[in-house]
Amino acid sequence: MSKPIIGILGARMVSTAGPVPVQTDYVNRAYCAAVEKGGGIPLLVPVPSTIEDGLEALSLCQGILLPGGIDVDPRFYGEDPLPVIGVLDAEVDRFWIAAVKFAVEKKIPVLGICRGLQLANVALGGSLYQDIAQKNKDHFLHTQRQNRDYLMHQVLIQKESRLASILGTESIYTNTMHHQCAKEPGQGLTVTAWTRDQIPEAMESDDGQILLVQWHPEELLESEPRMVALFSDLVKRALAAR
Ligand SMILES: [Mn+2]
Repeated sequence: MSKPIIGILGARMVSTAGPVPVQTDYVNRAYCAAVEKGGGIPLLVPVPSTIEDGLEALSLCQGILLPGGIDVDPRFYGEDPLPVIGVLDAEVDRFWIAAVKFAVEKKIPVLGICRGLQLANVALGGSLYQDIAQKNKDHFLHTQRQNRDYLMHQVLIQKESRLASILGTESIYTNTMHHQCAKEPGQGLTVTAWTRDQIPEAMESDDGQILLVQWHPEELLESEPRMVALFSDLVKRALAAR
């Protein structure tokens, strides 16, 4: 059985690593390595000049990975920005939202991570807390200062959810690098994991096409080897869907 191509939606930044600043389309290496470890072939899909061209590129992919990144512009869930909002890029959001809708229409399996969870939820009509303090003012620490592979907080997973079945457990420690979280779930999505401070940590679609986690499993393949199952599950779904 040949390996499926997993499209990873690109982010943008100005790289200042060289002698002059350079506009850059990029994805963290950890996502590509995790897709490879899960049995897929990663393909970077940068934010295109026209959304149509970007969707054409996505049509080459059997699975789609939405990685982490900046905050989702609150205009896309009908709110004005509060002082707690972080860095935004509405043009990136527009492409990613179109990509999620395209994936649903074409039944392409999706794995969303961190911003990817938040963006997919918004794309399907859901909303976010612009900062988790709005959800629970006594929230735990969700923006860790440890290295990215540190297992920071415990996530409790709903029994009989797809996530529990994939990870083979109803409780797992994860890293945490977010200050926003899901509020209203989007169409067809259900929250299936939380920390004990009631912050949603995972969502999944009723039809099994979309799996979303709020932590960064791609950074945990050494410190929590069970996390590779999230990527091999995406690969398995991609093979089944094509
Ligand atoms: Mn968290």
